[in-house]
Amino acid sequence: QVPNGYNLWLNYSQKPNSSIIKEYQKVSTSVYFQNESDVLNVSREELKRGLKGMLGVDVLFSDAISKSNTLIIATKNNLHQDIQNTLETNYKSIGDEGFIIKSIQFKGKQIIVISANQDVGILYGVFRFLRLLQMETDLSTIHIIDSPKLDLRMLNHWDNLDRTVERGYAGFSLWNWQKLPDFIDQRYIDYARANASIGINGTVLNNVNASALILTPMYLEKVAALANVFRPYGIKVYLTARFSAPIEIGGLDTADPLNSEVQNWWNTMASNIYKAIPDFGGFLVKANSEGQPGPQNYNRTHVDGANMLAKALQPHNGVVIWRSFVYSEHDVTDRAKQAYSEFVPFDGKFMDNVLVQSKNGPIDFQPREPFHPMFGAMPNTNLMMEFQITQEYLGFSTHLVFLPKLFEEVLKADTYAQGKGTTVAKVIDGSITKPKLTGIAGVSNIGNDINWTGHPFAQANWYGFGRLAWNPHLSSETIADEWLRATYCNNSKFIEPVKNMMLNSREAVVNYMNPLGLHHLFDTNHHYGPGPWVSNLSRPEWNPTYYHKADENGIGFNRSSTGSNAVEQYANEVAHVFNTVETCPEDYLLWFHHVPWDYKLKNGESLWNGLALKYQEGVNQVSQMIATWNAVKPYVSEAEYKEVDMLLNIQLKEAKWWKDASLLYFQTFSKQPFPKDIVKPE
Ligand code: GCW
Repeated sequence: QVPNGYNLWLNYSQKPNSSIIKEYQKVSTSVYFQNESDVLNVSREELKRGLKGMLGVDVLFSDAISKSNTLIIATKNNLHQDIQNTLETNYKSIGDEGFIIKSIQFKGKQIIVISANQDVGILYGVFRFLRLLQMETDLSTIHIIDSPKLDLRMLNHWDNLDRTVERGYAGFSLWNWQKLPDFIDQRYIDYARANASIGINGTVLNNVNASALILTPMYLEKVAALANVFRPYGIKVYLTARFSAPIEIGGLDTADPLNSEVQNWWNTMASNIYKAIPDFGGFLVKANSEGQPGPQNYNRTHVDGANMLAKALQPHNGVVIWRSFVYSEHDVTDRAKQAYSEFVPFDGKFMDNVLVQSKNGPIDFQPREPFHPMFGAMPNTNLMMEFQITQEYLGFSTHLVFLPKLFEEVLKADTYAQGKGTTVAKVIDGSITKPKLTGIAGVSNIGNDINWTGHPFAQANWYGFGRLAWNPHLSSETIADEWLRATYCNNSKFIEPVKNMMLNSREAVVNYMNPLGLHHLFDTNHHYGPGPWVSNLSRPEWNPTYYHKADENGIGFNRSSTGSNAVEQYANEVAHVFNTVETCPEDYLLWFHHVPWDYKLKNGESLWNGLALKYQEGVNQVSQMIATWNAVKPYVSEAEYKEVDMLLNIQLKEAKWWKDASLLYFQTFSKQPFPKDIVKPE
């Protein structure tokens, strides 16, 4: 049997161990499942599928709640009064999307109840219940009360209408526009199941570099068909709106947001969309960024643009998600400062149904960046996080890199914006400033490859993003553990080493690509291999040499108060630490400082030797990953083993490529020999 990975973490084919399977079978003997909506129906089907797969039982559902029931699944208002009373205090804290899974006494016996205020809570509760079984959890005293910490938990697809995917490395787009609306690919349903299983509740179908055509009736009909598929899974559809659409498809000669014809055009557009898709989520916009049209083309501001669209969507409860990823060719002293400079002055000016979506770091999804200084600096704005799940700068779908480790680092970073403990997670979950709306987006790594994500372990990045969107305070270790158990097995001889491998993989890629705070050293356009020497691109801030600034004296970008002073965009406590070479964490050393080659690192090595050793460490870590994967060979199928083994060997080859190319190039500045502990670059 070829394990193709299509079933993701919803592969219910493993049997729980013999001691616990009996308990699970007992719980499944008599199930009441409330059944009166599309959401409840798909939840019921999922439960059936899971129990059949894992326990081999065909569940018989009872028509009404009775004393013979062993598992009862219903929303609050449809439960037996005794059970309602038992759970009463829990309902208040779970909101519309949360759920309760609890082992309780009912009619003299111990049963399990899954309940929620709304149907969608049941959906999430059922998926959680199935994962508990996948992880062989003891249910006898189970008591889970859980709800999402963020309102909008979204995937952003950078999918073009011709089905190419910008920065997509897992095949072509899932959306088959040519066959839609009438042909519903099973993939759409399985996509929705996978997302619902981790709590994702929104999807932007098209690229932020958008074609206006998506807003024409022909496409909207297709979008509506997808929205119909996703609705029972609690997922709303959003679209990227091209700011100049009134010109391109509306026949107007301007897209000026203060022009009343333009405003009317968008108002009508919104009404038409809501006629076709009553629960349409809203618009995502990339404006005045990398050549995209925007309000600045008309000397208007981001606020003018965002609020104009927000007014059009407001009567329908739609939102505008306005990206802050901007950098202009007119001020190139430090690209890292630009988004903050353009957006922070507008704090408090955006309408309540606007969210400003900021990338996690101030440059662009590098293997490591300090957190974006906008987090914490816009307390009166709905500020939303954008992570990149697709590995544009981390080895595409060829390198094994477990991204929740990166996400966690950002989320745990302390902005000090409202004093110590104002972590990025607390900024975006709204617990400190109580914004009207909260959200997080992940740029999707999904395509039509059989296993969805290209690299089998890249599935864990989709999974992990969803889990952190649900709860940004989860640890990457918990996430790796869940994903491995749901996807592979519960054998600790497999889980422990592989989990370690995953958790170390992010540091490995930082070490062999961009150690010690280096960044953006990628070759032009594709961003795959090394290109630190590239210096001839038309815009200075596209050149890697702009970022590393290596010369005879040293290497690194001086963003301290003696340089671009980007540090001042952070709260004092943070700025202070980053500003001084001695206190700046070495992970960000060359991000914030231009450091002499003979500078002494904390481990006593000179900067040059330390840098070389970091590159070598990255390569060694990949060798270690290969050794780990070889050691767990007995626990996976031959095909699963081989696929990852081949990929890891490419990763090793390319880690050496990164190390050798980077070091040979930087040596032309340092003019020093390589330390003896590294494998000499050729
Ligand atoms: O990092 C850059 C990517 C572009 C992308 C842009 C963005 C969609 O190289 O491909 O465009 O970021 O986030 O808008």
